[in-house]
Amino acid sequence: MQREVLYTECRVATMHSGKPEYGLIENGAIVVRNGRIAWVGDAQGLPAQYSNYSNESLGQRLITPALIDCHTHLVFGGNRASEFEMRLNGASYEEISKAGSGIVSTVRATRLASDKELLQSAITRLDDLISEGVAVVEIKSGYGLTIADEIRMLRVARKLESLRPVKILTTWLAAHALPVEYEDKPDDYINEVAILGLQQAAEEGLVDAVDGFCETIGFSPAQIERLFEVAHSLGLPVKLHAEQLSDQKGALLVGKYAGLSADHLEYLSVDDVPKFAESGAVAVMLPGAFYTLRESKIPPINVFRSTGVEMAIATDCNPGSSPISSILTAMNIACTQFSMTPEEALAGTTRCAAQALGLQGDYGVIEDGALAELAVWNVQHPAELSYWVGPSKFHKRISHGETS
Ligand code: DI6
Ligand code: FE
Repeated sequence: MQREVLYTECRVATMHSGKPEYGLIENGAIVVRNGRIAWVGDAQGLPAQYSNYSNESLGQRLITPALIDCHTHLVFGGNRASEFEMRLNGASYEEISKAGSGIVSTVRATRLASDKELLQSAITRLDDLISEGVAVVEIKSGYGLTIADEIRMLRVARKLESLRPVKILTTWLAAHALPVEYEDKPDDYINEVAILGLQQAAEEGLVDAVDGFCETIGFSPAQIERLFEVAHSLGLPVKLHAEQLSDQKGALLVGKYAGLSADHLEYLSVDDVPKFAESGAVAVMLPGAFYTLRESKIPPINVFRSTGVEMAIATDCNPGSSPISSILTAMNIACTQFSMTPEEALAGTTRCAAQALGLQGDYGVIEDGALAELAVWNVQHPAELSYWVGPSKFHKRISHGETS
């Protein structure tokens, strides 16, 4: 590994929070030392001490922080194209769920799949993300719904990190749906699987955060709160699928437990945003699910803006509501459907996504001290990352100062 590298002839979108216009530096230079950014700025101002570092020209390309997908369900068995057809023939997502399909049909397929099959199908989706400059991926359990199968999902997710050059964070989402064996017994399920399993998975060191599906077709705020109490006692951060289909006040629950993020939020009441803003949690926008379910209610983006809520964007890659393994497509939909700006979209998959995972300072910005996790693009302007739809304009990754 080269310990000291000087990158030149590039436009740098630093995504620095305090700077306007992507923190763009037109004729930039970046110094990497021991895997971290030692200096970034206008090439004219490069301190003399770095001028003899091994120099790599980036050919006038754009360089950004490597992208981060902060909400995925990448590990699962089978697919649900048949439900996509059912919805387009008139059934709703909730109706399909109540009829015994939906999430639990993926649970059946996931339980039947071998570890190897789960790993192989997840790798194809992970490679899609990597081909768009993604360096960090959060992956949730939630399609096992027994302690053993939930833990198996997290083990498969963690294994991906040894097979590809990405950082993987794993989230315990056993409170995702009620399996048939617990029909009409959601409280028993929370106690016997979601909570007991969390304690076991945490003991194995497999859990980075705890999540739940807080909806009328999922779990109630009271049930989620019992799970959050246990997460807190284990010292694990929480996050929540909240207000995707109905207003359950899940975002406020995230605030109460000083959580990392509330995700989806289409049905979040405008009146609750100031309180949510005070909590400092990130609002994670999942435009792929909005698009796939042909939702028409958009999250309260304007109020997030005016109250200073940081907005991240993720793929929510899953077989039911968001069969999308393209982070750039998610950014594009966030712009066209949620009226987010291309700058907000890029912040949403860099700086704000890092914050949603508790990785701020290390990932998501190009500034002194941050990790040298960078993406180089065959475009001129950062707005192009949200603008083009189709094959990726990604050129290459720089990871710990090494090109791949
Ligand atoms: N919200 C989602 O978008 C996914 N899970 C969740 O809680 C959807 C999961 C699925 O339909 O398989
Ligand atoms: Fe999700």
